[in-house]
Amino acid sequence: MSRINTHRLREMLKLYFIMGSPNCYKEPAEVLKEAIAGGITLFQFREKGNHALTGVEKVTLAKELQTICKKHDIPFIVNDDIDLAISLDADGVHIGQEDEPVAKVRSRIGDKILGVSVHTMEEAMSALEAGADYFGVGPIFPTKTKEDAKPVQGVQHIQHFREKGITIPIVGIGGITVENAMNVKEAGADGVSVITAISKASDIIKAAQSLRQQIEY
Ligand code: 3NM
Repeated sequence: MSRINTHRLREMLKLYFIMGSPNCYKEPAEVLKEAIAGGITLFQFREKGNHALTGVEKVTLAKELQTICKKHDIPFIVNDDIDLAISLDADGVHIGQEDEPVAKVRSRIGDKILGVSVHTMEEAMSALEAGADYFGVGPIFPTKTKEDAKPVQGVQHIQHFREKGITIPIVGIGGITVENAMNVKEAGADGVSVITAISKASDIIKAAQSLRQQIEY
């Protein structure tokens, strides 16, 4: 295996759906299937927050969702839990600044996709050097989904990174909806990461379709 091709990764990141059981009003497997039918391009398993599953239950759900992703050729990324990602042979992991150091994670996961949340130019440069494949930048807009989210930053950080010559694939995250997704793309992001806008939509297929349309413009 070799590191993911950047062009392919940009395509994968267009509509990046993140979800775990606390984010769903119905069965996560059903939510994921509908999101895939609506056109998501990548999935991240993020089992965090109130009533999040742990232990065997978490692993069982991860496997169920990974199987659905495999069937539909959607890359399956695991949030934070490097051991889980390795044991399931996931397609990649996404880590924040509070998790294991980027270089250590890179050495543990080999050529799997490695996403890193960055908020400053220093974090960006160090993550690049340590082997990140893409950046998650946020929160772009107000979000209730992540309790310890940093202050809202608008699209400025994405614009700033691009102006400073950072070409690595970037996804915006935090409070992104069909109404504001276009602004994130116009600021220089390759795609948008969303939880609530899809997971809690009354019509999940339609929500994903509408977001995908915004990103494809
Ligand atoms: N990370 P929603 S904001 C998981 O700023 C996550 O790094 C963020 O959820 C960051 O689409 C966030 O429901 C929550 O706003 C995104």
